Amino acid sequence: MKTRVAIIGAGPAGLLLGHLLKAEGIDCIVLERQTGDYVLGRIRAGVLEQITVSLMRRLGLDGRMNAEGLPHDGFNLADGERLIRIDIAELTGKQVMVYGQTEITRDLMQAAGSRGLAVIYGAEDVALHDIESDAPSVTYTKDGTQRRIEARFIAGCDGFHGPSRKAIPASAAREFERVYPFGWLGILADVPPCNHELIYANHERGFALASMRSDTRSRYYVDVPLTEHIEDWSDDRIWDELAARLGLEAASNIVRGPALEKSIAPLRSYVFEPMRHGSLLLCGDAAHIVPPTGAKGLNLAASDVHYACDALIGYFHRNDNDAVAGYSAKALARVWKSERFSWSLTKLMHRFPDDGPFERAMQVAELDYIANSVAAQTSIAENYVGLPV
Ligand code: RFL
Ligand code: PHB
Repeated sequence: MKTRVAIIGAGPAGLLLGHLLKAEGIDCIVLERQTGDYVLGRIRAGVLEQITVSLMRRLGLDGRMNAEGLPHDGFNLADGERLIRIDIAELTGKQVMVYGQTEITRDLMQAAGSRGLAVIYGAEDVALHDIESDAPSVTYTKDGTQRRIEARFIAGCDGFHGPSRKAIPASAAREFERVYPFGWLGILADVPPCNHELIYANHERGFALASMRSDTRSRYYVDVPLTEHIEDWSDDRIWDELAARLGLEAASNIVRGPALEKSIAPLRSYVFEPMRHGSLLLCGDAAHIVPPTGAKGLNLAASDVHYACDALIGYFHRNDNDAVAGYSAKALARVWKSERFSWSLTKLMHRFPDDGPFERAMQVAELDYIANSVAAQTSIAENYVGLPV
């Protein structure tokens, strides 16, 4: 088989890129290791920045998001009983959209057929070849038969554990990493949210986040040591912990219900440079990971895809080789700013095991500064709503 761009991974990055290229008349094929149902079963991000919303609009796939998504004008930082509201609409003139990654992926998946986007699920043993040449290829096994796709470019959209990043020689790359000493235990339940806006809480018992997917479906998190096992967390234990950490008012509004899903995700900051090597472009979690504080992971995948799509349009429609050469620097400039924001919000809102009274005093001082400074609130708001692409 021959195509112009072979895309590895049918998560949000791969599907968004596939649809955008297809809409520009650039032929591509998406290869996914899992089944479609498996991909939709992963419960992940919930807050969309402008860039993600605008890419769905550009594709004309924003119908369900407009109908079912919840535009939010603000969010809250809690410290014990103190609540600081960040009015993102007032401070930036913009909003964020609460609409789950699962729903975005479903919308992109369902439109693939009618738009002629080829997505091959159940592609095993995906391997990249000749990425330093102008004629790279991807091999995979499907139904026991090995197949090859010849392409002009490969887009590695295969998440943190996929093969794309590993195909780049270590001598050509640099990695930056910070692993955090805790994970987020998440619970999804069909109960109304305890507050109409998100609450990120720093409590002496630890971090908590009250989020949602709709007016009838809630998503909550508490941070736990990495040694914890999900089997030891009954639904009641999670609800008790949330009620203890979120502050009295939110706690009194919590409606408990059986978990539809619960899991523990470790927190990590990670950047791989460069994001292009030869004919391979990396997008999304394949190139970087942020801790979820700040809701940047999915949105960074979307901004990478925006830059990658521009670069490939430059190459195929304008014969512009420099567009592809410039992809990595452009994408990384935005990646690092989101890394900084996610890391600083993580530091501000979590109790680290090695922290002492000094570190806690710094958190209190910073939260006090934020509560009383429009400049500090504006800085948080413009990062939360998403820096310009
Ligand atoms: P994805 O979504 O991981 O998709 C990559 C796809 O590549 C496939 N793949 C392969 N395909 C073919 N061959 C192979 N060998 C392959 N290996 C892997 C995978 O099956 C998958 O379908 O990456 P993408 O598209 O870059 O999207 C990034 C986002 O998914 C990610 O940044 C966010 O979900 C991160 N994240 C969160 N971000 C937020 O903004 N807010 C959140 O609340 C939030 N919660 C989370 C998260 C990530 C989590 N992970 C990774 C465990 C919660 C969790 C649990
Ligand atoms: C979520 O709803 O899953 C969510 C929201 C905000 C975050 C992280 C996760 O910062």
